[in-house]
Amino acid sequence: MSFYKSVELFDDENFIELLKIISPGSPLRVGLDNVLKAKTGGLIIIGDDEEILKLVDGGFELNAKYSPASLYELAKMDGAIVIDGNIDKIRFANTQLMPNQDIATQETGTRHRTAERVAKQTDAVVIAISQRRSVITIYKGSKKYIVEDNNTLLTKANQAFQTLEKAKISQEQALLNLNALEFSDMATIYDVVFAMSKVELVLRLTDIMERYLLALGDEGFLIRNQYEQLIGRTKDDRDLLIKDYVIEEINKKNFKKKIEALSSEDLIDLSKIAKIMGFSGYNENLDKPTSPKGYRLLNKIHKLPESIIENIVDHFGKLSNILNASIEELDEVEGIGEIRATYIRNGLIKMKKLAVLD
Ligand code: 3AT
Ligand code: 3AT
Ligand code: MN
Repeated sequence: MSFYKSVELFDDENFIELLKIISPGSPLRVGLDNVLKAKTGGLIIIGDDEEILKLVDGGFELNAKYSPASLYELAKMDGAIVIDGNIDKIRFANTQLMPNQDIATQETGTRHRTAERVAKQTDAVVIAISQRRSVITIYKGSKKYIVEDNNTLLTKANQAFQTLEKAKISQEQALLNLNALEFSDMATIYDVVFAMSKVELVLRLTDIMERYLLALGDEGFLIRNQYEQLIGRTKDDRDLLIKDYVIEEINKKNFKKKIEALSSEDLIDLSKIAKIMGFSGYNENLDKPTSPKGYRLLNKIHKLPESIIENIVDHFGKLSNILNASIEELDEVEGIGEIRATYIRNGLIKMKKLAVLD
């Protein structure tokens, strides 16, 4: 089914919001799980505005406080349940939903056909709990999402985590390599875009992982901890690479959107990334040398404030000049006294030794 979305394919902010509302442990999800276990089936619409109420026929008005237990009790009756958008109140129960029958639906049973049509007609969240198949399906607008059980989700999340782990190792290796090259001012466009492609791959996998964790809710606690330790500050790595190498403001601004738009195959094509980063001459030769401003390596010096880093780069222009600066020359930079100049100089020397050893 073409409109079916699995967790990893979510691209829509509203849907990510939805994942939160139904994540395991949430009041709505506890209610849905109870209905699923009771095998009564259910049809639930979230929202009570005019457009939705126009489609509600029969049943009775309740206006009772929402609780998982009352949802469970009411689902024993036939028909649909209407809950307000904040999931505070159960507004109606035992009702018939009457969407426009001309709206196309790919479902077979009447419950699911109704759910899909109502979602398309009102753009509301409509949840069908199948009695026969024991699955929870969520429709919103023209999208459909099947709520996966926690074991399936955990398995998939673990697989995604392993993929992420491998990608992270390879990203770190690329950055370590770049460190060494930058310290000797021998980096080429290739080295930079190669590192960037690895960073971007990790960030993409991170997005997928975040969605699994969202879908898992409290159940994802253990894997979330591992994940957060693994991922650290990968986003910063991307930002710092941009600050170091991207010269034109316009390229900086558009970079994220453009690289995110690349397909996975394009991501392997390094000349595409070089183009997005705005390297001139990338076409002829990715082996052209290029020099960083120094933001990324300066950020590795412990407790060096952002404003000082900015002043250093402004003053010296590029990393190789910073590396060649004496303590006296560093001292001339605004905000740097002799003590800090010494600290920076020693920090850079120590890092260089480590980087070149690696
Ligand atoms: P029961 O007394 O529960 O048998 P009911 O009038 O309460 O009947 P339900 O809403 O429980 O009706 O629906 C029972 C089944 O009837 C569900 C669905 O498979 C079928 N059904 C209901 N409306 C239609 C329809 N318009 N067209 C085809 N099948 C329908
Ligand atoms: P199951 O997978 O069998 O649970 P289904 O999509 O096959 O769902 P059915 O035709 O078996 O749907 O109908 C099951 C129940 O769904 C019957 C009725 O209580 C409810 N239902 C169906 N259509 C509507 C509707 N328009 N409004 C409210 N409830 C409905
Ligand atoms: Mn059925």
